[in-house]
Amino acid sequence: MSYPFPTLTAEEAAAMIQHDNNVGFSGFTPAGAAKAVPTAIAQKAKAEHDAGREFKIGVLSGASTGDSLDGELARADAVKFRTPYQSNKDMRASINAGKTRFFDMHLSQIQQNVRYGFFGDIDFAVVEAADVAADGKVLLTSSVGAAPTYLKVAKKVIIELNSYHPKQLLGFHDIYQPNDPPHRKPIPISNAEDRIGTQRVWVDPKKIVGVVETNRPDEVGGFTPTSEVTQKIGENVAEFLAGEMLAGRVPSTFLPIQSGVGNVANAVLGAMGANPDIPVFQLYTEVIQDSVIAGMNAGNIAFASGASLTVSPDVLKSVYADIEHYQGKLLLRPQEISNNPEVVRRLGIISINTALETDIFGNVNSTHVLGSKMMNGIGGSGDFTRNAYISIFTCPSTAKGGAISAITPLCSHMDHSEHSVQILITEQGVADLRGKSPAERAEAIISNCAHPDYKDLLHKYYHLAKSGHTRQSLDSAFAFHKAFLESSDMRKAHF
Ligand code: 0RQ
Repeated sequence: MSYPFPTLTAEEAAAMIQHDNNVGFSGFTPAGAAKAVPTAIAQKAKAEHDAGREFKIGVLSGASTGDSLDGELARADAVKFRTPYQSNKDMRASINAGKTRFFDMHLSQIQQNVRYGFFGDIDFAVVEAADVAADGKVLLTSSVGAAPTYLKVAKKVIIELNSYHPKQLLGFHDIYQPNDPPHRKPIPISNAEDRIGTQRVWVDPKKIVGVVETNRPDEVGGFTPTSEVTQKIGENVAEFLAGEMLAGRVPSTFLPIQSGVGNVANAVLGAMGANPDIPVFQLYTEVIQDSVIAGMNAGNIAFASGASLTVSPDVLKSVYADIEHYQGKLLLRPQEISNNPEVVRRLGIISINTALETDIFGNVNSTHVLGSKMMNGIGGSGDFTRNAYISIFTCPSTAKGGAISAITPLCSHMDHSEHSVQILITEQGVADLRGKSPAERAEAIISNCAHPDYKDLLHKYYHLAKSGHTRQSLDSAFAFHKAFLESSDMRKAHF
């Protein structure tokens, strides 16, 4: 033991956390997420419930986390509110059942909103670390996320010291915390690789009430292998971007890429790396996924800045086995910097995110299935889309074996409006919406992106309304969604 703080079991740490406390956990995706303490809190919650007492806490994190945090706490019915993002099936069920209040937020905003006091006091920070020193310097692990803010504002701090993560991670983090208005200064990043902060986070050592020692890998699931559809989407993105470069709209040195999470995003980065017309590029993104490491190893990606290193267990092992090689190539930042609108606009980022559904005018729904059921959350997609040099949305043209069209007359929920969405890409093709009126956008999206099974229906819908800048038929705008609810097939839509 080389730290002067009490060593605790996870159960001893959980015993300190009381009903109604707000807890800020480390973790941006399962990378760097607290693991042992949240599971012990869930056990405590079950025991309290069995004894007839209430026990629910407010759960704040960077983004989604692993099953031992979101899954365990949701299954124990121990979460009064959750913010800013989640992707766990049991947490999703708890939110959609109305048991957990969920505040779905732009990820760049959580840190400042916590500092501004919008969620009330933060009673505890539970933060995973690779090292902690007597003077309160904390070396974070595979993510930064919002951990520096939770360490700063929490009344008490519990460190999960996870020896799975090597101390050679020193140098992989860049911790910068902006002042709050009216004292905020410009964020001095003008290149993706600029460093502006410290390597470790400082926390007042008097606040550290204990250290829980663990040795556990991150709970990152693998990706579904690239399918014909996701491969084609990836190729369409790569060809579109190569064309932008040839047309002189993207410089020959290229621009930094932001790429979302999930199967589609993973396939897109793979296809970009494989395209010989796309030069070696950098990422200024939030989640560094497997395909980034593969692209780096293949020499297609020079550098990646993000809020987390969210790679599958084997890939993380390979990075840690050769950690000096990645020093200077991977940089982890707080999410208010990785996703910062000021920086995104300055760097000229090309954003690539995934839609659940879009409409024929270019509005995008990233979060709600059939307008009501929360999927994951908006994540960082809005931070980047609204401020990008070129904003791209991708998705397969259909879901659920063709019974759902991703292109609908009107989105059943809207996260990104037609004013922010510039390019839409499916496996069918590319709709370039820049400089187009609603009529021209509808034509491009239906002709280029919709699945052939739905083109006639979408054209028919568009011609129902006889006039208007955006021709919308309010009687039939949700005919696709109604058809799915009635007969499990949007192809049966009628107007
Ligand atoms: O479900 O596997 O049960 O069939 O949605 O769809 O095609 O595997 O796509 O893994 O890339 O996820 C938008 C959810 C896409 C994700 C979303 C069903 C489909 C499947 C997943 P099944 P795919 P992906 C960075 C930026 C919002 C946040 C964001 C996401 C499942 O990318 O959460 O971009 N994005 N953040 O069948 C009903 C539809 C559907 C549908 C797909 N229209 N209706 N179900 N599905 N379209 C991340 C962070 O900020 C941390």
